[in-house]
Amino acid sequence: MNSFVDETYITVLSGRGGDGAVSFRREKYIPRGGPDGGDGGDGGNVVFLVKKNLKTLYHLKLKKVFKAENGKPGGKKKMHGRNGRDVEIYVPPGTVVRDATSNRILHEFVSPEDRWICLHGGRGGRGNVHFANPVRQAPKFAEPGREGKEKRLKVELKLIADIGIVGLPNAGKSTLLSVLTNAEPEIASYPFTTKIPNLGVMKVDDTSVILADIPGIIEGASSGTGLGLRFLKHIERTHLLLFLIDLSREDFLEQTRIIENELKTYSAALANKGRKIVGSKIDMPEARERLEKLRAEYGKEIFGISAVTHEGMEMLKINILKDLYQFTDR
Ligand SMILES: Nc1nc2c(ncn2[C@@H]2O[C@H](COP(=O)(O)OP(=O)(O)OP(=O)(O)O)[C@@H](O)[C@H]2O)c(=O)[nH]1
Ligand SMILES: [Mg+2]
Repeated sequence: MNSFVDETYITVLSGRGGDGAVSFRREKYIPRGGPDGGDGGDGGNVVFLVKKNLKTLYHLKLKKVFKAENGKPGGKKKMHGRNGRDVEIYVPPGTVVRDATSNRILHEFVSPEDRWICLHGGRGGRGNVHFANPVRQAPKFAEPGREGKEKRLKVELKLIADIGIVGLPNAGKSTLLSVLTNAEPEIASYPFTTKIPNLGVMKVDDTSVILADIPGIIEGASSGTGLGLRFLKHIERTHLLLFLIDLSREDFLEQTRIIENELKTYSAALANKGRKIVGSKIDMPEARERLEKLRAEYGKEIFGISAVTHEGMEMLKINILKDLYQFTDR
């Protein structure tokens, strides 16, 4: 997943209306009872609803066709057929629905209470009770239910990362993303492997957390050295920055300062974000001693991880969630 836009195509169908009934009263001593065929129920609608805690469109990729229920036919004794049940489609706030053929925007979900009827169900047909008149007292026909409608939709969501992974080139950012999330970024043993940001979705129980892996930051990046800092705009709206410190390098104590300085030059907002320092490549020689020194300098809550042996990964996941709760209202 390279793109910051999650998108998927789905087909939606509203329900057909139930047919009106053709029926005549049958009572003792009334040989020729009048018409009493009831109306058919309306077909169900296709309804979109916002669900605040949803973060991605993943659930729409598992199911591609959403169909509302058909209305039930009318019955005798003017009995009205039951309306078809609506099909409800949940989307995260920020979702945009387009007509897949014309690409025209049909609806944008902004408010968390947004509810949008995308397609109405077909009307139920009227029963023959409605078609009697002085001339035609026994109509032997009723109205059929109207057909439901079908539409192919393109559903889009601009993903906003919750967490940005920052660090020097080669620190193991992309490897970490590939271990924590569904993403499959390019990984290599040379700097500047990542040229454009990667996004991944980390699932912990029912929660999805979106992580962004961005190109490595070096000293002077803000003045255009390396890949520069253009890509930092992709993490401007994150809640938390994960500083990944490469413990296989001798400059492990300077890395935090380098990243901090570059962020500060780019924007104060970015520099003031919640941050979590994590030591990477704990499996490498001397890494454990370096971690101790890092702790002495920046706080004893810092822990080490290895994206290769998976040491510290569960702990990291739990900590990420805990910190996110602290910085957001989820
Ligand atoms: N021993 C060890 N090697 C690691 C670990 N994590 C990553 N690596 C290796 O470090 C190298 C760089 O990994 P990447 O994930 O590409 O690093 P990056 O920070 O994304 O690098 P850029 O995209 O160039 O900024 C690769 O050779 C990885 O296999 C780790 O925990 N332990
Ligand atoms: Mg990378």
